[in-house]
Amino acid sequence: MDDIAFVALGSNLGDRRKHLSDALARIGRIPGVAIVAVTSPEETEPIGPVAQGPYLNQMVALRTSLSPPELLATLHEVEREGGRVRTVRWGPRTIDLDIVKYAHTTWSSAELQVPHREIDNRDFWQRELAELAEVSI
Ligand code: A4P
Ligand code: MG
Repeated sequence: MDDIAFVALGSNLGDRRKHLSDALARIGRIPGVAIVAVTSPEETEPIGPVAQGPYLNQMVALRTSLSPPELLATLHEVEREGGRVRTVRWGPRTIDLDIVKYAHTTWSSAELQVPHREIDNRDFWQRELAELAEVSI
């Protein structure tokens, strides 16, 4: 059954706007995924223990037949295509894709928690979810 997934995009290295738009284009081509709505990109101060430059963050609402682990696997491919190299946890990145939540599905395993464990701690995610709620539900 289809559900709506909310995916956060973040970039704080290089041409951040292009990393976001390239990732959106790739997400739109994933089989079993259709883009429903996208927020405008927003600049945010870096969160976490690592000193790094400001982020450009954005969120997309997807209609999808993929389960959370299936979606995460395809998002990791998009990250790889976007030149993401995993170095420091919470560190700088060309593109980071996180599943923030599904409208009607939860998931809890060692590798994946949906809703994302930081959902209540990120003001910009809350703002973006509110923006998307108006158009997608
Ligand atoms: N994982 C578990 N749950 C999820 C989920 N709901 N969505 C696991 C995506 N991944 C999830 O992630 C590590 C592992 O988390 C994944 O392989 C998956 O199995 P990662 O992307 O490899 O590492 P990471 O991104 O460095 O760590 P993490 O814990 O995902 O951190 P976040 O939450 O992505 O934070 N400041 C601002 N202003 N804006 C940001 O976007 N992002 C981060 C990274 C730090 N500071 C930021 C921002
Ligand atoms: Mg991440």
